[in-house]
Amino acid sequence: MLYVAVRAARRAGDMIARSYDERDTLKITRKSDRDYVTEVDQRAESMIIREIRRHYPDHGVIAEEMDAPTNPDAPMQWYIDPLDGTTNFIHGYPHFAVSIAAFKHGKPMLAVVHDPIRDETFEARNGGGAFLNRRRLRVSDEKRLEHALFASGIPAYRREQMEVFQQRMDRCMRAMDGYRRGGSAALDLAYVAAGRLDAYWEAGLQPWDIAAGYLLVQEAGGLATDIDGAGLDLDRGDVLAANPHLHPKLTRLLKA
Ligand code: 2AM
Ligand code: CA
Repeated sequence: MLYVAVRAARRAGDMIARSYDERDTLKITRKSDRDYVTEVDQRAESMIIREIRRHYPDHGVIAEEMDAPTNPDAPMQWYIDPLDGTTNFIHGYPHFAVSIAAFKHGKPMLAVVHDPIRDETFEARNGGGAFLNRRRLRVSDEKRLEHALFASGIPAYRREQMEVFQQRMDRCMRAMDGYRRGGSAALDLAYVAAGRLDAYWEAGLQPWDIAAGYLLVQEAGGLATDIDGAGLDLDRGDVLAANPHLHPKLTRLLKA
C-alpha cells in the first residue's frame, strides 16, 4: 500500500512541478478569504484518487478539493492533500508538497509527503520508521528551548484565532532561537521528522494537512499531539510536533 501511495504522490508531483513553470497561465479560484485553489490542485487530486481507487475500491477517501468523502464508513480511510502550500505555489515560492496518508480504524498506517521541487519523498509505515529518499529519519536531539528552531502558521483565514496566535508567538519568539514560516503544514511536520526543525505548532488546520506528517513525526521518534498535549484529533486540526525533550516544555509554554 505504501508503494501505491508513493507512486501516486510522485506522479502528481511531476505534474505539479511541470505546471509550476507555467503557473502564469493557470486559472485560480478563491474558495474563501485567503484560501485559493488552482486547476493544478484539482488535477493532482484526481490523479491520486484514481490511482488509489484502482487498487482499493472499498477504501474511504477524504481529500481537500472533493465535495464529500467517499465510503465514509470503511475501516480504511485515505487523507489526501494534493497540493499543500497552494499560496506558495501561486506566488512562485518553491515550497509545497503532496500529502497522502491512510488510517485504519483511526490509526495511522502509512504516510507520504513528497516535495516535487527538491525531489524529496518522506515516507513512513506504522512501526516501520520514517525515511527521506530511503534514508532513515530521526527527530533532533535539541534539549534547550533557547537553541530551538520552530515553525508555525498564521491562521489568517480564522481571524478569531489571531489574538491567541499572537500571544503564543510572542512567548515562543522570546523563548526560542529562531522562527520559520514555511506555509505548508505537511512539510513543516516532515521537517520536524527530519530534525531540520525542532518543533512546529499550528491551529485551525484540516485533517488532510496533518494526517501524513503526524505519522512521519511519530515514526522518527518525535511526539505529535494537539496543542494541549492530548492525543491528536485530526478533525480538531491543532497540532504540536517536537522531539520528546522539547514537547512537554512547549505544551507548557503554549498554554501559559
Ligand atoms: P493548503 O496550502 O493546502 O491550503 C499554512 O498555514 C497551512 O494552512 C497550509 O498547510 C495550508 O494548506 C493550510 N491552509 C490554508 N488555508 C486553510 C484553510 N482555510 N483552512 C485550513 N488550513 C488551511
Ligand atoms: Ca493543505
